[in-house]
Amino acid sequence: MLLIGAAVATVAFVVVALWQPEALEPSPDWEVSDGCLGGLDHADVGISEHYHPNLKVIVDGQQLAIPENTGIDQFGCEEGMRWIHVHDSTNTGFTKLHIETPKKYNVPVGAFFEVWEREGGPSITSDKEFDINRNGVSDWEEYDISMNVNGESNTKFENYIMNDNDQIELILTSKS
Ligand SMILES: [Ca+2]
Repeated sequence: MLLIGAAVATVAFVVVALWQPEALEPSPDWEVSDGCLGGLDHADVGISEHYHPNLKVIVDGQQLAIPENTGIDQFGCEEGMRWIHVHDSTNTGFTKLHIETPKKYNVPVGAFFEVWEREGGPSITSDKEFDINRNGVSDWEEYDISMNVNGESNTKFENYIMNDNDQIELILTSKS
């Protein structure tokens, strides 16, 4: 009976997955970009989740460095740290993102771009679109965009939910 039950459950899972794959996908918790740790010291903020994806951004063949202390002591989170922030910068490798949240969230890549202020903006209809050059125009209109996660092509882009130790490479190439 257990085997039959397991088989039925497996078939049901496959059927749902084939018909409605998005039903099984966790949805991004976009509100995390507003989260602010009330302090500059990791010890005093009572964090339950703390993990580190890595991000590299290439624009027209050149690496765009993510500045050190992005998301730290910024407007709206003075004397604190955004739930997604950067300590150290690099010009050559992946930049380590620090995600520190009071409980488990599905943190999308785009939420970091909001913290970095390179997403959305007043003239972009959806504020969930990259704006790497901060000109208020969605980068989807200006660039061909591809993304690799741990060496594999990924098409979730802004909505990709980051995991510990991910190596996320975002490549933007100006449309000719
Ligand atoms: Ca843009």
